[in-house]
Amino acid sequence: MATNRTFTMLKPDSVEKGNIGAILEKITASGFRIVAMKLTHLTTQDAQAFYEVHNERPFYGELVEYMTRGPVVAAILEKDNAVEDFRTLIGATNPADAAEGTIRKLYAASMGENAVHGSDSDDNAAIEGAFHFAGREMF
Ligand code: DAT
Ligand code: MG
Repeated sequence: MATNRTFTMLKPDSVEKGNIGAILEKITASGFRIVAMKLTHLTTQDAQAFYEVHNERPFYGELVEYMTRGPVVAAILEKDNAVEDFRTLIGATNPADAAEGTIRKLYAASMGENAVHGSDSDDNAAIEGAFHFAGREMF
């Protein structure tokens, strides 16, 4: 059975462009409750570990550089069917393929700078949330 939490990051481009308020408004208006949230600057080691699964891909170096060039907003979100519903809300990885009205369609510049992260499974949501937050930071 699906759990009811997912993990997100509003990536450095969203912070740089001043889009975090608009994106959080869209997230909460779509029925997600914020369980944990902070502004945090990933180290190179953090980003490498977070995207370990992609370490053989040609874009890995650029991805790590992008994710560490400024702070991100990390958050845990709660809603029924959170992982799947949040992936629907953010849209396809490449904003050119993202559906109208999705966060990536509205706010992402490119595949490499795509505004927002969303966990792709319940297991990864739990792993990624625990990577960023201690139990006492979740509400
Ligand atoms: P998603 O973030 O939609 O789960 P992913 O897990 O496949 O996508 O990839 C992680 C991030 O890596 C993605 O948000 C942007 C970057 N990325 C993926 N494929 C890429 C590509 N072909 N070129 C450049 N960046 C890419
Ligand atoms: Mg992914």
